[in-house]
Amino acid sequence: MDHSNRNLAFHPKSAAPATPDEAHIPMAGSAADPEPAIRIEEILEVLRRGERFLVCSHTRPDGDAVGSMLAMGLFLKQLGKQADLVTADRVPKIHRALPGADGIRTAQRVDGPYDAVILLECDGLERTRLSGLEQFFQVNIDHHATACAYANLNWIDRSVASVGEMVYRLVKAAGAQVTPEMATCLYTTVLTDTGGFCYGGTQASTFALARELVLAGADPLRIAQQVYFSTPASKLLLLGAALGNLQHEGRLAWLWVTCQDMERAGAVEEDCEGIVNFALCVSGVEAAVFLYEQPEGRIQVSLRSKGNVNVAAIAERLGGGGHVSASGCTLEGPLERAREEILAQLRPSVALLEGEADG
Ligand SMILES: [Mn+2]
Repeated sequence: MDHSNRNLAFHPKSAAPATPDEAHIPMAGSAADPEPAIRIEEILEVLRRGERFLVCSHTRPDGDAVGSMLAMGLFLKQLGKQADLVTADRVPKIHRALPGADGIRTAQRVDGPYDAVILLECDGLERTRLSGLEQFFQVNIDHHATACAYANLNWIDRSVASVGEMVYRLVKAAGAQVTPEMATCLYTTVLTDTGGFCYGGTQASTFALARELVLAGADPLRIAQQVYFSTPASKLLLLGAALGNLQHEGRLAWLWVTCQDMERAGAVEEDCEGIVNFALCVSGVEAAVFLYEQPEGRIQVSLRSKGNVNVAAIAERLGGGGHVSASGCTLEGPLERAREEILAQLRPSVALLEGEADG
């Protein structure tokens, strides 16, 4: 069977809104905007008609990427479909205990046939670093500020705290069961993408969803233990090195780790996750940067803000992407050059805030 360039022109039977019972969690924008309901129905139509699906997400998958992939996989299986879950990078250790996480395959290239590929949290096919996706019908489900409609079917909702929340809405709209396994995966997406209900985007509906998921069988204490109290020692040693490099200038703070720091700590790339937040912790700081020197010399940059500096716009200018208050990009080395480049981009935005405060 030749599935190359197969474009299954799926059309919803009608533009009727999805079942009203999904609306018991109030979603910003859902009342005034009929779009989400139409998108949900279109996606469900694709899932109902197909048999075999590929589910993938971005490189260096985080809690939302892993949790939403797993929940989507469980949902597809419940619909009697076959689902392959694939990422370019390994699932980080803290998320490997999630139900079904050992079923996520690591690959550089994917082969079909698939009736569709579901892309979670990707603002373009290249975000997956998987080759071979172009040949399949693409469904893009994203909540990033930099999300864009590159796929055959696009559902973008920037008002939700995690893509897991969008998967939950699909499951409810389909009338499928939110199993305890699914609830555990989805709760993890909400917990991690809101930084433990701390980041912008955390709203009443986030807690309503968390409540639904706990009622469906997610254990909030066990999940919190897994996410926040299962840190490998190598990560804490790396954090120590990063904090030793902490610099602070007005409302801007930055820190970094070199390859040498990584070696000394016995750290791996996933140990860098979240270190940027320690720079944002500094009182009065509005934007923070973490730079990580990759073994091949390129510099991975994480950006965070307390909400008053749009770090998605800055990352996007440098070929990256993300959210208004959490984003990232990759720059050419050496580290010192990358550091000056990113600081030069940030200083004007931060200076604007200082102008406001002084004026
Ligand atoms: Mn996310």
